[in-house]
Amino acid sequence: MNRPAVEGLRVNAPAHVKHHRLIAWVAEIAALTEAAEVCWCDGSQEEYDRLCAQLVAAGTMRRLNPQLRPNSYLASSDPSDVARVEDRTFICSERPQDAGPTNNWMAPAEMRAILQTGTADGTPGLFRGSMRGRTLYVVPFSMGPLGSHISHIGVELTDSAYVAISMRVMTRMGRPVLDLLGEDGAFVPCVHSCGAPLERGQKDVAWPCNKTKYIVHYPETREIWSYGSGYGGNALLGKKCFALRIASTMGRDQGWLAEHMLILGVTSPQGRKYHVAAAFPSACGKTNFSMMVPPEGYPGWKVTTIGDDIAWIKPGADGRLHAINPEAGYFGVAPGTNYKTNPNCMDSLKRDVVFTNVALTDDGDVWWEGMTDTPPAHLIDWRGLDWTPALAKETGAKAAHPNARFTVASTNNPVLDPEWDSTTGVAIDAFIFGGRRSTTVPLVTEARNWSEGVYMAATMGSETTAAAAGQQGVVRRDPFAMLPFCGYNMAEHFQHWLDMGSKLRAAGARLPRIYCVNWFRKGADGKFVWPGYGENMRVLEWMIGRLEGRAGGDENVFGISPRYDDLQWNGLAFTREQFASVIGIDRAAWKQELVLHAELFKQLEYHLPVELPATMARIEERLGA
Ligand code: SAT
Ligand code: MN
Repeated sequence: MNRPAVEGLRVNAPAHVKHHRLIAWVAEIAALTEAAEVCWCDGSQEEYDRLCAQLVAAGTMRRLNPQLRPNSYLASSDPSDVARVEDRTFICSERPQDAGPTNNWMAPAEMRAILQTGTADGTPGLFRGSMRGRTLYVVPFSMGPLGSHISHIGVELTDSAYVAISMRVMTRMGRPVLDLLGEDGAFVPCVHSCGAPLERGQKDVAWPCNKTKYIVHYPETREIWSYGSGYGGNALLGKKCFALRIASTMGRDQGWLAEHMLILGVTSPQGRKYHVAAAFPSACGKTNFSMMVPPEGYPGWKVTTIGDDIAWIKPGADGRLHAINPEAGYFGVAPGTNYKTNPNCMDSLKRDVVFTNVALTDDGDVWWEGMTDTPPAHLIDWRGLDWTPALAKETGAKAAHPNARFTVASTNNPVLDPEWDSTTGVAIDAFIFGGRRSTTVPLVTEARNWSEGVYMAATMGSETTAAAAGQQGVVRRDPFAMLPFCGYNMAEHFQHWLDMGSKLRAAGARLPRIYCVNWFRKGADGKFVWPGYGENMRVLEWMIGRLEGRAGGDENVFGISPRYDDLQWNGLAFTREQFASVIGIDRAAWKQELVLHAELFKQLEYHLPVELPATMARIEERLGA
């Protein structure tokens, strides 16, 4: 079939683009936003280098010293645009109860008026003219290995070259995706504008953005519209917006799961391999866990990374749950990353990286808090100001923003799992759910059955971090680590998990075990008791021992936890007393905790599965006994 000539010409579509609906949509958005020109991204290295050079010329990025950090850049955002904006994130389903009480909701028609068509009082839609003077980049991307039955395609239209180059690192992006789409393939349309049109003669700023921000999802029509931010999950729409919020609704409708989970492979010295998917909130160590180096005392054990942030999980032909990583890169938190906490990550970052909001050293390299014990004597901080250790002591100024990030391709990871790009995914043996809790929640607990595991995941709490704008360090319920990412009613997400379990069980499949972990308990001195990082291998090995039926444990009020002698302590000095302080159940604290579970269930009472309050009642009974 021929492509529609007139529209194709208007939006500058290359001859290989054969998808009428795609061309018509690009034309429609180009007309709405009044973009000055349209650029169809092919995903090539040449295009990446050209756009990076353009971003350097615009002052958005600077090239780092090629001797120290080859082919790498430092981007500096506007100080007001540094994290996800949860209060500006909307799920616009037709009915509010389908978004549920944990999401911001607005009726689709009302939102479309604000964003596109204009409101009754004559205010034009925010996207009208929002790309004036700018290039609209057409970014075709696949979430997941090209051609996998678990993968899905999206197309992001963006006026940010930084977003376009980041999407090339974070997804499979460019020409092969258009070829796969063919004339009529399905894609999720994603529209992104920084909301900073350039009038004729107006000088651009280094980081265009707008103080008005809207991160909008229409789950029923599977569309994403993002306005006003150029940063991270607000702007790289394949990530949280598509791969979690929209994909979770697709998964609910189609019988699969989109989860905020890393995926790792762990191989024993005997060569037995297991796959684990683990959910933690943002900035709680998913990347570190997925690249873990087993500690001294674990010769022959190996951990390999399939993904560090998101998992798409579907029943496979064998009836088991198979997972893929929909992404192709890591957008990880830089501060705290060093050769002790995550050597594989440090090695991944040696070249080909886009850093955002870290500090610049005098010799043109990067630095962030925690990278080295001794900071450099002088830096340019993330805002472009002079920084010295003395100044930091005096004012508390951070050299890097706490949510400073690196963007790097998975293929830079020295422990990338050979199956990371497999179209069939890897079969999951265990799920882990973990929050950041300085008290109450034990180091590790195994659920005795699927619904107890779903209860653990549903009631998870975590202290907030810099990954989202807002107050930090306050405990909030973060069910499944999906609070900001579930595109539909959270109570129905619980039901979906229970249903998946029943379906798999009915088909005679082996269900993954479910574990709840907490690396973050603190002692009376306010310091973390558990050493974490590579030492988490000890907990992982216990889980594998449980899967193999050889590791012991003790029943507590809500599952099974290891006793001191059930873990291997080779190479780590960790006393029985210390262990007791991270594994213990404080009954008074748990009674308090259950009050918070009950509050959550009250909030989510619409369509809340009856299994959950029933499980809670059993825990209460055991606590009382
Ligand atoms: O900014 S992102 O949403 O991509 C990172 C995160 O919060 O996990
Ligand atoms: Mn994340």
